[in-house]
Amino acid sequence: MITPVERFRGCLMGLMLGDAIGAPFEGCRQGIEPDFQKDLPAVLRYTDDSEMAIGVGESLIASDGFDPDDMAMRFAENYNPLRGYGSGTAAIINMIKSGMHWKEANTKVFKNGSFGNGSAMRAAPLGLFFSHRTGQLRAAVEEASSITHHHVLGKEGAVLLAYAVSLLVTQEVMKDRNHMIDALLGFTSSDEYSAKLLIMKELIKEEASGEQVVLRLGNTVLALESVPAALYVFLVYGSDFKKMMQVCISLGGDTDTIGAMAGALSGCLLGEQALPGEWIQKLENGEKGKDHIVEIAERLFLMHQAHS
Ligand code: F2R
Ligand code: MG
Ligand code: MG
Repeated sequence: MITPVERFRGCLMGLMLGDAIGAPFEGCRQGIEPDFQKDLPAVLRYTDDSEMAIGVGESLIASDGFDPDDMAMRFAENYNPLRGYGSGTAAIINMIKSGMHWKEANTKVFKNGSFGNGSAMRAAPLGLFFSHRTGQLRAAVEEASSITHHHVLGKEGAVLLAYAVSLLVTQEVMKDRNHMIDALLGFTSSDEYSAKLLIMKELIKEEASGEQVVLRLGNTVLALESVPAALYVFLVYGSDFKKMMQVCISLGGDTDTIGAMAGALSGCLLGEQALPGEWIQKLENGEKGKDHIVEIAERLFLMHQAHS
């Protein structure tokens, strides 16, 4: 029996682990088969995916709920350019740091805002926090995305990722893989994401090759590619975290981010206890490392209970 707090801890630890395990392979071609016995560095370092998810979690805790101005400020405060940010997000954060309001900055790089995956990769804490209040989830996640990713496709990627997390906390959606896809289809009004969700059903039925998955869903930094790819990998392999990460890397492309999103979902499904201990041991633990993200998960759980 996995307790709800175990799911919260597993979700955010899974995100950080998936990010850190996938990071060395970001940008690689499809088809690489990592050997985790020798391909893992001595210390697993996380990237922008986890740094931004930490900002989301810290803000929800400090504000006792969702406050977009506070969240934007946390992104700016936590920003470490060495963590490998997307160029648009880095530019927006720098504008916020220099005093511009996020509502002005978010359309300065791309006219209609970014449709990169940078808001989906950090959306899991919102899915946890709003898991018993899905009526409020969409509006909050859209606005949280909008701080850096104002484009409708950027927002919808974040909403679907957060909603998938909320389903794992509240419902038995994993009895049948199509069940979760149907729930996501019912939640989205985006034709683009609906088309990808329907392709996911076909790929599952066909037991498709990695090559086909990349061809039909995509593996790039665009939310419309990597969010469906992460959902697919999770649905097919998410009950075995190590195997799932092997598949994330073998898809190539945006491996840290597909890993972070699939990792959050798998960690939520399995709970922290089921995540590979030897990987957790190697995960960095500085000022805002693995202990910090677990603390965020625990505090979000307590707040979530108080609000439900
Ligand atoms: N940035 C990286 N990886 C490269 C550097 C890693 C290297 N190891 C290092 O340490 O230096 N990874 C991270 O970036 C991705 C998230 O990106 P985000 O936050 O979405 O950024 P951005 O710039 O908003 O969007 C990404 C690209 O998508 C295209 N794009 C987005 N919106 C667009 C629009 N409206 N019109 C046209 N193009 C648009 C652009 O090419 C953007 O640069 C994650 O992978 C994270 O891990
Ligand atoms: Mg990254
Ligand atoms: Mg990435």
